[in-house]
Amino acid sequence: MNLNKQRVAEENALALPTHQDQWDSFRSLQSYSDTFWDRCIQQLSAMQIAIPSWALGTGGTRFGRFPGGGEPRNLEEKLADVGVLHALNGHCGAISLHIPWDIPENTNHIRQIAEELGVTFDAVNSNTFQDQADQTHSYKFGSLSHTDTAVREQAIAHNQEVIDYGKAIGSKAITVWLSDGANFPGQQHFRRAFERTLDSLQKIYGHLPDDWQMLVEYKPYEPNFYSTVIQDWGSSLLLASKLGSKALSLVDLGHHLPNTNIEQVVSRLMMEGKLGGFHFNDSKYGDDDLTVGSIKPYQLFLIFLELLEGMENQSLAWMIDASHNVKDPLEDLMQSVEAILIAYAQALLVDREALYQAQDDNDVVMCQEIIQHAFRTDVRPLLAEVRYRVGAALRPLVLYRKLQVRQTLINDRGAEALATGL
Ligand code: PSV
Ligand code: MN
Repeated sequence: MNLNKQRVAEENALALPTHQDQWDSFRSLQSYSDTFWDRCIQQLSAMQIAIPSWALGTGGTRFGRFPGGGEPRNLEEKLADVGVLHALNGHCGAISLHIPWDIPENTNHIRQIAEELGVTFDAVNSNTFQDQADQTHSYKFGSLSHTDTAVREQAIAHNQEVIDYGKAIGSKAITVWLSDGANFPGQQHFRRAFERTLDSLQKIYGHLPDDWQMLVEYKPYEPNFYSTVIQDWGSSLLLASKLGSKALSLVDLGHHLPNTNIEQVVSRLMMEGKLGGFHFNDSKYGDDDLTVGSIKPYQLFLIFLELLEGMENQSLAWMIDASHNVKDPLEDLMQSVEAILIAYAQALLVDREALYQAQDDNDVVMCQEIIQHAFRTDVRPLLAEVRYRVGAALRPLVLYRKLQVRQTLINDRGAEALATGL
């Protein structure tokens, strides 16, 4: 489905008077200058969040899957879905591919489709957590950390191949997430497993083009439930530091044990110049992959507050890594993107000079007042204004439903159409 600008503009014309009132009254309640708002709008418009190619279908749990129909059946259709999102909200101008779930076979054709939709290729992801049909060695007991050299070599070759696919489509980074680890105490020699992983990653790192990055993702458990080789930001940072300047840590919000102070982790990684990217999602208990901002919006805001300490000086890979098992995936992704933009906008509203002063004065009460004043501001008129200025929809979800996008996709692709992924 191709959503044209004309249709978006027609809908915006209907919603414009209400938006204008809301935008005017929003600004009248704030004490910022027009220059501040212009800068804010420019920063927010630049925010592009990659959509993972595997999140466009209905996700499932190990107990089942309840697909809603019309899922994209190939990479071309996945790109088309990202194009719809981008036309609606103006913030989804990138896609992240997971190999081999989404192999870009005809790269020129794929690049051309993406270009027409204004979509670029974000980090490519390797997969050594599943065995593929044509694979010689199994990853049952690990991949890059495996005790057997032949298994490690196979996993290294796969990652190098993923880089080659990425080069062909114009990606600039590979994200490595390892499920390697142990299910039981005593099963794995911690140090040897780590050293083997480092050695494998060095071989993949050696295959990186000069202008590429390697993003090292960490996760404390699952599918290994006793230990993982890259279990936390400490191990990720250690690997990234040993590998070199092109290797950075990647923070997936769902990959922390309950109550971890993720904003502090972000601050530390940024301080070391080693924060490379984010996988956004939300969770109540574990790696729940729920809609961003649906459970802990305050945490998200606090993360952005830390990010503002340095994100302007480095380019970070932003991606949503969620799985939607009851919602329409496109609606869910729109909600996630909106939540990210809300947190970012609220963080931009924080009077940081006043905050630093209050911190230096140990005025604990004022510190809280300053940040919560921003957090409690309803920034949605600002975000609508940002979308309006880039030609996206004032009300993306309303327009999505009005256009009956899901029904159109079901008509085009069928009620049984299934996407690749988890
Ligand atoms: C693992 O849980 C993970 O967060 C990694 O980023 C994977 O590549 C992705 O999810 C797969 O859905
Ligand atoms: Mn992830």
